[in-house]
Amino acid sequence: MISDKIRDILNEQINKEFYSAYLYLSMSAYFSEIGLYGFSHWAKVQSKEEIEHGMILFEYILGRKSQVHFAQISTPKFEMNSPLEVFEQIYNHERSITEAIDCVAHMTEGECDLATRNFIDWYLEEQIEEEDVVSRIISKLKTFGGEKSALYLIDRELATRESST
Ligand code: OFO
Repeated sequence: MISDKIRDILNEQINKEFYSAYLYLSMSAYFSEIGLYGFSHWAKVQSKEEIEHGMILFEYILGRKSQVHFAQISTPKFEMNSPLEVFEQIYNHERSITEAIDCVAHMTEGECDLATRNFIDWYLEEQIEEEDVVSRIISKLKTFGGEKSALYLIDRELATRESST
């Protein structure tokens, strides 16, 4: 069993993960509309991963004999002016998710819930990886993205992303 405080913050995190899935899916649609199909594929794969992140929390809450509560998922909002601008927003979004996961970890310690503290370690690691991957794409876009031929090559590279789910 987990405490009500832990149950509630894990449920909030499910909502954040599903919001992330919406956000990446809307970005995927934007990239498809402007003909960047590799970028679109990359964002679609990420959207699936975000659903998986939500589902891992879902299973954990049920496994601890607690309750899942679904809140409304907000409409995704982002500026759609260029791939660089979109990825900078992705980066800021992922940083906010990292902060949220940090808060979950902090709360588990306050509640002396070491099992959930251990569970949440996977998310802490995942956030380090996600921030790193996105910041590398931003660096490439800043360095080469002004050239159409370079953007084409980055698009081809992102098209090779494999789905882990
Ligand atoms: Fe679930 O990691 Fe991104 O948001």
